[in-house]
Amino acid sequence: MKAIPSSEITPEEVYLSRRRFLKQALVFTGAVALAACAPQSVATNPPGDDGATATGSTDELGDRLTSYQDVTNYNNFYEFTTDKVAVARLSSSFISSPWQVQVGGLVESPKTFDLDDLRTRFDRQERITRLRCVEGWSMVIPWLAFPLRDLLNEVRPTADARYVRFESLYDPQQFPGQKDKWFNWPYVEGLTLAEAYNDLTLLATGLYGKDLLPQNGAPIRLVVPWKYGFKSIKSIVKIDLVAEQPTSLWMAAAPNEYGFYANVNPNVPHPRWSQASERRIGELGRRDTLLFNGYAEQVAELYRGLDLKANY
Ligand SMILES: Nc1nc2c(c(=O)[nH]1)N[C@H]1C(S)=C(S)[C@@H](COP(=O)(O)O)O[C@H]1N2
Ligand SMILES: [Mo]
Repeated sequence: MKAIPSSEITPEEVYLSRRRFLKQALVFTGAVALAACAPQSVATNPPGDDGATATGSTDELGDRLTSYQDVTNYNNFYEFTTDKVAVARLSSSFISSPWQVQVGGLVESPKTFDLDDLRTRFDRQERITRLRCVEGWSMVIPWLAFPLRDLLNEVRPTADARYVRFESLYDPQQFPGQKDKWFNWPYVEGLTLAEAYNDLTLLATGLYGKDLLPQNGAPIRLVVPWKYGFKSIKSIVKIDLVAEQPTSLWMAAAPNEYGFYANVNPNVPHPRWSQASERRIGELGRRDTLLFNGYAEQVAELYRGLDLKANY
């Protein structure tokens, strides 16, 4: 049995029915075939019986997908609460439709996109990536996403644009955590233009074949897999091309911790803990953390000549 590459783009209908077929094939061929094609075969840990699906079962390193249950019930989303296991419950009535994303700043053609616009204009692909939280845990998630690059190409950054600044929704009525004055709301993040154009930089509107749930950043969030999870800003309403390096919420709140780059790096410890290893949610024990979260081949070039120990 041959693994289906995650890069392969198939209409939802086709891949859902193919997945059903593959599931049956697994049942018929039994344990021998299963052992023979592990770890690259279709999911041996189906995400659950709620219709959530993904084409592949592993990332490109052969690591298994984190279960849908874990991806949607262990979350960081401080606008709701700092309690990871309470986010799902506290966000269940979040209203994410209608929704608009305003794209502007140093661009030739500023645009405000309705979410439906974004969903239809840009091809959603399944993209399986690792997500490594700065706290020392990680997941493997099958996103439905399109490259941020596609959106930038539509608004055409001007020659002065050097950074992209992202802003989450500000709405203390819906986000009880925004009453906490410790943070400088709304949540803000930023990337260099080169980072923003990298093929790994995604705007996700779904995961496991379904639209994003509120806890994962509905209706649209950033995914920057080689950086610590806090860079992957959720529930985005505004994207601006700017000349100056944006100050993120975390740069303002904890200037002694990570700075603008926040690239995953096992050799640069957090002031209070090592980053050399991580706990993969759903696994026992710990595993080594990889430089750039295992994506060095695709992104190391972005930082050529930069001292990664000084610029973290
Ligand atoms: N707006 C917003 N985006 C956010 C956060 C947040 O608190 N608010 N938390 C970040 C952190 S620390 C992580 S690890 C990831 C978690 O994404 P997940 O809950 O979908 O796994 O979202 C990031 N994006
Ligand atoms: Mo995180």
